[in-house]
Amino acid sequence: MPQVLEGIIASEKAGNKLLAVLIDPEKFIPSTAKEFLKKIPFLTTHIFIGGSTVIPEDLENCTKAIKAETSLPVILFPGDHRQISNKADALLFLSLLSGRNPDYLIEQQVRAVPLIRKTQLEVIPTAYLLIDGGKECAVERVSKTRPLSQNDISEIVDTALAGYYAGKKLIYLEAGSGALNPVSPEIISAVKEAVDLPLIVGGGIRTSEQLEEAYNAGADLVVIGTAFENGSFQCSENTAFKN
Ligand code: 1GP
Repeated sequence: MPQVLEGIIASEKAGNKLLAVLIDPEKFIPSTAKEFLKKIPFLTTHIFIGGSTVIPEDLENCTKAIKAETSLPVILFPGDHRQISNKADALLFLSLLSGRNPDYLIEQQVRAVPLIRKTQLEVIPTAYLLIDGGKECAVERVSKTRPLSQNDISEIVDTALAGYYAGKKLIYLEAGSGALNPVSPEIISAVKEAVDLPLIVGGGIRTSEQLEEAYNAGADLVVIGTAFENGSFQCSENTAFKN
């Protein structure tokens, strides 16, 4: 079995929680990679790279710079089919199952294939569900799809299960970058209970309490972008989180 997915599954089984720092190449200066990586929490287990509107050249330069400075697995989290780099270890092959735009259900995926075939990337089929984070986010704007309501837990669970039945290997609950409201613990635990797959949660997490809450509800891997990007992550006194 492929290494990156294998590692995530092994952690899930062992109850070891994972933390990914998300880097948006559009806002990242490659020459600062070393400094940036010094500042991320020592509990970080993965680096995600991607964004909604990144150009391939920026992605390539960012991935190369990060990869040169870390031994953590580097995973592409693409906003469109051009965000592919052989410098990374793996690619989240996302299907935006919360939406009904064929472009993000299959068109972008088909367009990505010629690029992926030129790489050694581990491709991880991922069910990507956009959940309402309280304000319009980039995924909503770019994909022209509506997020699922946080109140409609059964629709969210059914969508995640549809992903499972369709053969996805990971479920990703996304409240959107900079979300006002992260995905609620009720949603996380309902999805975790129903779907026997590693669960990724991201969007709007900016305190160690929110991080713990997501883990306690059943998230296996939490993704944090904005709060690390602008140094605003709030860490409570008693958390073993500071670097
Ligand atoms: C990853 O989009 C999120 O799932 C990142 O969100 O920038 O709000 O941490 P933040």
